[in-house]
Amino acid sequence: MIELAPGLIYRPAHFSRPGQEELVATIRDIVRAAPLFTPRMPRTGKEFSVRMTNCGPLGWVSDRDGGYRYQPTHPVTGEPWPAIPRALLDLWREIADFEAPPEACLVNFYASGARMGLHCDSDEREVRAPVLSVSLGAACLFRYGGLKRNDPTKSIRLDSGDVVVIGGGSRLCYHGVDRLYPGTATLVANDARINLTLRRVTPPDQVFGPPRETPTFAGRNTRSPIV
Ligand SMILES: O=C(O)CCC(=O)C(=O)O
Ligand SMILES: [Mn+2]
Repeated sequence: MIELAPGLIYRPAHFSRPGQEELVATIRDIVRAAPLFTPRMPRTGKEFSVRMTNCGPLGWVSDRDGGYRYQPTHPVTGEPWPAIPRALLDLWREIADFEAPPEACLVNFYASGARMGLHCDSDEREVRAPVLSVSLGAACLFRYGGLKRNDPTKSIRLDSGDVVVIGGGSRLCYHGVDRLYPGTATLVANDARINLTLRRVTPPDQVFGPPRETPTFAGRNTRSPIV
């Protein structure tokens, strides 16, 4: 376990190969029930290069008119999201150091060539809980910086089975995925990468509601769309 910055913890090879295979099998079931969708940027409607789905009581979605938000149902099917797999709930219990379970697991599917622009995860009302990130499939170049967009950044390679805890003083740090490493995916086909992020959205003593009084495209409004 390596502390990359205060509260930003890198746990290489946290999941064994059989553990990764089991996770991928459960993600396949989730995608069957809740198909991948292509989120769009608020206002411009520009498509993300990453496709997504979710599991848990809430899921993160984004579209032109509604902006970044959490909601209890799939934006295309209208169905509730499938449950978070046990292995991920166990991971949260083991390392999140938070009193309540995660409410959302965002599943990011990176086809070869997909990226994710520098952003911070700030659509959650509860920022005392960390975001736990699991990498599966192709390796990627993960970039992280400080609390301000223009702070200097560093990069590390994330491999299949690695876990990153984005918490503490780094909970709102800027981060993103610059690129995948071609030819590194042995777990999934076509050089793809799957990233899972577990999130607590609502403080345990509150009920889920809109993140802010005035609806804005708040939160990840600094995410750059990369097509
Ligand atoms: O794919 C990753 O490693 C990071 C994903 C991420 O930052 C996000 O979904 O907010
Ligand atoms: Mn993020």
